[in-house]
Amino acid sequence: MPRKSLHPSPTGRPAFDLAKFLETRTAAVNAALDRFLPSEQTKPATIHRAMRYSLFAGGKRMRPALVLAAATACGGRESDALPLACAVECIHTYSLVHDDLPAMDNDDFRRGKLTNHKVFGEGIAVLAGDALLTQAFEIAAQAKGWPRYSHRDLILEIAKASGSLQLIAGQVADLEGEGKKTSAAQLKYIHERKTSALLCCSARLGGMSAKCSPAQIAALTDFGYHVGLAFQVIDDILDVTQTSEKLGKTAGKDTKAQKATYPSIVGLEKSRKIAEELTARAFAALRVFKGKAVALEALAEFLLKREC
Ligand code: GRG
Repeated sequence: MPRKSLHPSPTGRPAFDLAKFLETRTAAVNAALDRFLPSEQTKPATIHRAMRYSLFAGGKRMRPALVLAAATACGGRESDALPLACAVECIHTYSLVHDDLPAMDNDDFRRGKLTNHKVFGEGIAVLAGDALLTQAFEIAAQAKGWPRYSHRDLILEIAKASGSLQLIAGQVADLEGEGKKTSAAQLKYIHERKTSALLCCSARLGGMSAKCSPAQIAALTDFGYHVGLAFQVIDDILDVTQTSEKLGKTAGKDTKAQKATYPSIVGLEKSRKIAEELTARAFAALRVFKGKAVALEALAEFLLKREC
């Protein structure tokens, strides 16, 4: 459950209740995911149980929240954005299931529970990740398309963010960089792809669902990119400052795996400063919305201050 946060908008508008926003939107996304996914009883039951196990394990639902908040900022309806919010959560969960496999990060805990392969075995975990990835496109195909943003545009958006030039590229660079000296520039390359690409895609999809203008999509791209980079810097900081219990996953893994992180390259204090600067850049990108992006502002602030 997110901390109670009454976000005072810098525009002087009434405070935005982010805790309430996250609570209600998480419930809406969970209900929609439950409708979109085959039930646990649907044959073959094992795969549907495995998909649902990780999907409903209690993630923060930050990417769906970004989709919905971006839609509102552009004057759209959250109901039009909801399938896209579910699609990005399926992509995100697939990446976590595969990332936790013994062949990758080899983790036992995720979202406060045993990882997928620990419960269902490696074979089913691989397939559950594959099925969640495919499920994302099936769900996105059920979103509304518009003349300005057709289904082709929506599908391309998701495919590009999660493909071999973005999400997968980041993971490849991350894997290949383990134990090697990594420069700040290389680390930024990894963060842009491994983390920022899907967060940026989430903000853009929300805008696309709302038939946003070229100026708005450019602003959402700028916002999502910087929020995404800040998100990963904070993630790196939390890995060394928080406990496994608080994070719901094994803390200190980056140091153990000799992974390059911002704290390991520039130290904790400078890392915090970088995250703040990136968040300020994200805030600046929202000026075009003239005070209508309060939920996006509150989310950016929340992501900077989060403790898990
Ligand atoms: C395609 C296998 C594969 C991996 C792609 C996304 C990814 C790369 C690996 C997953 C692990 C990781 C450190 C990703 C970076 C993004 C990140 C910090 C994910 C965790 O996101 P949260 O904190 O997780 O939003 P919850 O569980 O709250 O949804």
